[in-house]
Amino acid sequence: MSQRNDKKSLQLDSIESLASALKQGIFSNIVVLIGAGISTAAGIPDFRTPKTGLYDNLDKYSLPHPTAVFDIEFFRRNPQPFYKVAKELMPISPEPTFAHRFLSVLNEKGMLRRIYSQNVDGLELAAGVAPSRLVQAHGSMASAHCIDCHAEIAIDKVKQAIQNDQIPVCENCTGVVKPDIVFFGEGLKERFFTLSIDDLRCADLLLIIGTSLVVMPVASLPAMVHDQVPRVLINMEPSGDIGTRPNDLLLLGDCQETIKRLASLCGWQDEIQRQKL
Ligand code: CNA
Repeated sequence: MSQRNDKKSLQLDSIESLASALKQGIFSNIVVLIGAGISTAAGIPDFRTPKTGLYDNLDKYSLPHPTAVFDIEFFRRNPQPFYKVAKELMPISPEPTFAHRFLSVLNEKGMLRRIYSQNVDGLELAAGVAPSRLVQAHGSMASAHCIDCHAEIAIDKVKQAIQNDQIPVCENCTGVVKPDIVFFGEGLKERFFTLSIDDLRCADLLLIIGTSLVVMPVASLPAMVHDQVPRVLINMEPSGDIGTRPNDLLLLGDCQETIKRLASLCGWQDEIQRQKL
């Protein structure tokens, strides 16, 4: 049996067996899928956690439905709710969490094939993950364009307007400015589609962290890995169909605590702590 087949039939049934496999360097093509839950410890609320999630705190905007705040057609008519919410999504200077730094260490160790992030906060890059290893599937708040003339607008001006409770407008044409995040009703960047098929086909481990796995097409990625490849969900609650395959492992609870425990079992805490300096 080839080494690749050995990896494919690897059974992970606990955090200890996952740590042992990571420590032994068994994986060289780890694909990671992350969502808003990895960044809540940085002070950025997620969407769907009851009470604290953004969707439970939108009553004041009289929206037709919570997702309207990120709907491109609604935004064209009324950008104000988005900009109120953006203030929460864009704290002044959020720090990468322990879990982000753990991913950066996987990158340094040459184990990481790709991170598919649904987040727009850029904390993966802030943690030191190489841009080539990251697909920001839903774009990023690091740049912005006018929705009418498409001119790029300096992001610092946009951030300043957001902090001052203003709606940034284009200096060329007075059109509304939108950070380069993907709204409902918009397509994902080509990079997502060109990389994801090969990445998921070649993955030897899929780590899924802090996501409800409801937003398509990202939510379809876990089904694309080979049947025998371990899929590990590190999340507060079950999500997607993780748990339905024999090689699935659910590590439920706070993802920062789970990843701290994982790092400790791997003996990598010092490396991760050093990254903070
Ligand atoms: P979601 O639908 O809000 O789900 C978040 C998931 O994370 C839920 O299953 C929670 O139970 C779980 N969770 C929350 N906190 C923790 C924690 N500390 N430990 C473990 N699990 C936790 O968010 P998704 O990412 O699944 O949905 C995709 C949306 C969210 C994307 O379009 C993003 O752009 C959008 N979003 C991004 C950010 C950000 O960039 N930080 C913030 C809020 C929303």
